[in-house]
Amino acid sequence: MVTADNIMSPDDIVGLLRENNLDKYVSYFAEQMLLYRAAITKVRTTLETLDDEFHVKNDYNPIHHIETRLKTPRSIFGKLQNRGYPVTMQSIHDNLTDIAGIRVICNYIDDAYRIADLLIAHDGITLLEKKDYIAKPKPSGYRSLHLIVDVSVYMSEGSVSVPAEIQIRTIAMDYWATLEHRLKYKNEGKVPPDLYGKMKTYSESLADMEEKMQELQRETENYK
Ligand code: 0O2
Repeated sequence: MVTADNIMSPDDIVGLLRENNLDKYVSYFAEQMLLYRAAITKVRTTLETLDDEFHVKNDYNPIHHIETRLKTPRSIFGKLQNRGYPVTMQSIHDNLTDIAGIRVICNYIDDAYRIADLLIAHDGITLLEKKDYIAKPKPSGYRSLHLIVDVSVYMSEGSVSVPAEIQIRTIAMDYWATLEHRLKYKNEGKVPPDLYGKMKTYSESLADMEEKMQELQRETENYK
């Protein structure tokens, strides 16, 4: 079993490859992925419980839905290579914080911040970094709240800290990000400048509309 104390060093990995012991290397990779999967399960369960509690107490669900993904080996090694990091297991551990990815789609902007605050108050989830692209959107117009966290995963030999990336956004933010991603993908990463400008304007229009919807929701709450 792999724990925080016995993660293989780059030299160990090179040794294994030199011995051509691919089986051992593959099974080590599988053990690492198990930890990331466990982190996803823990965060997802925590979020679902919070949403459930909110529903029981307030007759309202702040979370619309949750998506999770484990980065594929191809994508992991591609990212290491693109960024000029060594392609070793140690390097994955040291340089990639988004192998375990959780996306939380909320109804309103207030919900996104509320969910983020509740999640990082959990004693098994430690905030490492927060990027607030809702308050300060990316130049592309991308809006989302990103948290990089350490998730404490309990294994048979003790607890292990596993990094995870949590993207929290509203339905409107997700709608925009999904379409923009597809446009980029279809154009092999190079979006024509006029399209880029339009997408940015549409992001601003969606943000305006969301503010209005949020205001309406607050008024409804007060009315109740
Ligand atoms: P994938 O396949 O979606 O996971 P880093 O933290 O170093 O990995 P960066 O860009 O500094 O990379 O982090 P950031 O800004 O927090 O972005 C991480 C993820 O947010 C990206 O993952 C995208 O999923 C999403 N994202 C960021 N900017 C945009 C954008 O302009 N449009 C859309 N549609 N999504 C965006 P990856 O690693 O790019 O890939």
